[in-house]
Amino acid sequence: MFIGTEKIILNKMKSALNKVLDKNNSGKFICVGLDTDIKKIPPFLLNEKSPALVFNKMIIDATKDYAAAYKINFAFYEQKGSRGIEELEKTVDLIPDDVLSIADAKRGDIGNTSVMYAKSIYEYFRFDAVTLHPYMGKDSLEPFLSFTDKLNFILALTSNPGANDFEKLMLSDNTPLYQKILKSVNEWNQRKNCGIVFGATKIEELKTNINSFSNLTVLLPGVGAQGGSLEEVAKIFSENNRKNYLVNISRGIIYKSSDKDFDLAAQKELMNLNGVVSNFIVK
Ligand code: OMP
Repeated sequence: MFIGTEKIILNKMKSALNKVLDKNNSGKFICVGLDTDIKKIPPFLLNEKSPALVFNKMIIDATKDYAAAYKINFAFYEQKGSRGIEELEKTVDLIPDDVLSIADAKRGDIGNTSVMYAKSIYEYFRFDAVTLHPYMGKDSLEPFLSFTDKLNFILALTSNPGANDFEKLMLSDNTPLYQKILKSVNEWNQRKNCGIVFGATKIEELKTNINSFSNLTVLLPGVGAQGGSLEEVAKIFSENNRKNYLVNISRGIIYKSSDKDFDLAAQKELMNLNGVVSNFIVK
């Protein structure tokens, strides 16, 4: 039995992977995407000094007991300059310690630059996880991989139509590039701190490849606004006896309503989504 402060310290010390597994084991698989766009938030918030921050706080307060993770997409904050960065920073602090925080920043650069990016994401902003692109190879990701208690989600097959441009290109051994990435990420996972991003819109590829990334936590964006189906994703993971995954939904949760009770509408939607997944959960 733990008293309050001991519980908080234990949650702070928990590895990112354990945070995901604990949520998955309690039936939570949905990652709430905080893609906060001033043009889409309820108009009554626009009188606030920092409308996006008030919006995020209300969404987090209403959803934190039902969410498996939160993903903050940097683009929505960076486009506002220093004000946006301040909102981003304050939003990370609002995420409870036992819920995974993902920096959706899609980093990856030459080694010494990547060191600085990793310091920014993991030491300054104190995120639990990040999205990375593998295009520049292992040395570009190593500074992130050296943080052993974090989770590095590496793009494998993305949800957008442009996934065909490069990710599905056939290599000389007749396998698509994204399968080569899956193989490499498995090899890079020696410290158990890698995951992959796999588009929820790519159901056929998910079916045929799921057994090639059994030990990697999977982040699946693309449900809702991009046309992916939560049922289909949850069914495939269930049929393969798998639990280690997160389905990201941004617009489909946070903009469910633009009325005063938009936070409760987001909460209700998240509970509905949890209900959908619960029909497929592996016991
Ligand atoms: P919604 O379509 O509104 O649910 O948002 C999807 C979120 O996931 C956005 O923040 C995207 O940038 C992100 N995303 C994709 O949509 N597709 C991908 O293949 C990868 C990502 C990502 O890395 O999170």
